[in-house]
Amino acid sequence: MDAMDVLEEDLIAEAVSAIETEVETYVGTHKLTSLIIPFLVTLILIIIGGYLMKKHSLITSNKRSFVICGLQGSGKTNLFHLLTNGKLPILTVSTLEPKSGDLLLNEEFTNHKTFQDIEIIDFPANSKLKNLYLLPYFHDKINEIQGIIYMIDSSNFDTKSCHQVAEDLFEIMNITEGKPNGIDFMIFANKNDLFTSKKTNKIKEMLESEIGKIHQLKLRSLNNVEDTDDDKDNLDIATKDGKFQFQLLDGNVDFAEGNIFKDKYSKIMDWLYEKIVN
Ligand SMILES: Nc1nc2c(ncn2[C@@H]2O[C@H](COP(=O)(O)OP(=O)(O)OP(=O)(O)O)[C@@H](O)[C@H]2O)c(=O)[nH]1
Ligand SMILES: [Mg+2]
Repeated sequence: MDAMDVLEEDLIAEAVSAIETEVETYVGTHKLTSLIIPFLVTLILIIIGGYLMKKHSLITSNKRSFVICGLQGSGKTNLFHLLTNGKLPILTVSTLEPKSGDLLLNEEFTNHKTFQDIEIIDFPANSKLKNLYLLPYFHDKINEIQGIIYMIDSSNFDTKSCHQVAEDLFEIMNITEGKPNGIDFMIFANKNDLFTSKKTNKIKEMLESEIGKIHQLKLRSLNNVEDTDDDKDNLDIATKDGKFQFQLLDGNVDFAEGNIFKDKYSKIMDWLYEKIVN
């Protein structure tokens, strides 16, 4: 080994020792930082993961809605106000677009997990607005719908309005019955404070007969033209011996009467709580 080699080795040894000292000092001063950084990264990952999981569960499952629908002037918006803020509105004008709100809960249910995220939606009844809002909603959000409150003005239920309600129900139930197990209905005969009001039994009987007729007409016209998806008749299962019966549908159909003006709508509340729990 000549003098040059010795010098070279000395220089290398010096450089290594200098690097070692530098690294030791760095690790010494950055010990805290080197521990904090992985900890912070883990924490951030946990927070982001938690947020994404929550967001995902909101998108996929939690939301449950109850739809209020029915003919114009049946009392839907008044009911909506009672269910979402506990008070009747001073004045209502005909609804022009859907309005949604959280179900106002009885004190005993306020902190109950099962009763959270329940949405009530009041839809306009006018036929053009129904095509614009209600029917697309049924098609898009069918799995979020927990039940339908169908309002009827029982004080104005003659042959003509019975036919209109029957056509409306026929159209809606055709959609809801397309879903496995259907969707449950509460058909509420409102305005029974007025002396012209009809009893639930009578309304139900008239509706079954009228829906039966509409169903038969539809069947005949279907036999004459080619069946398309839009013309599909899902109410066939509810017809026995030529008679339509609500109780044969996949979804449960409950009838009740009362009037929301005099606080007589407890049947709707009982029904809502029952549907939420089940
Ligand atoms: N007597 C009586 N009148 C009622 C009752 N419920 C609602 N009304 C009246 O019926 C009318 C229509 O009520 P709304 O709640 O606006 O009816 P709606 O179904 O929302 O009407 P649209 O939005 O036009 O489809 C209003 O004048 C209410 O005051 C009731 O239980 N008894
Ligand atoms: Mg309204």
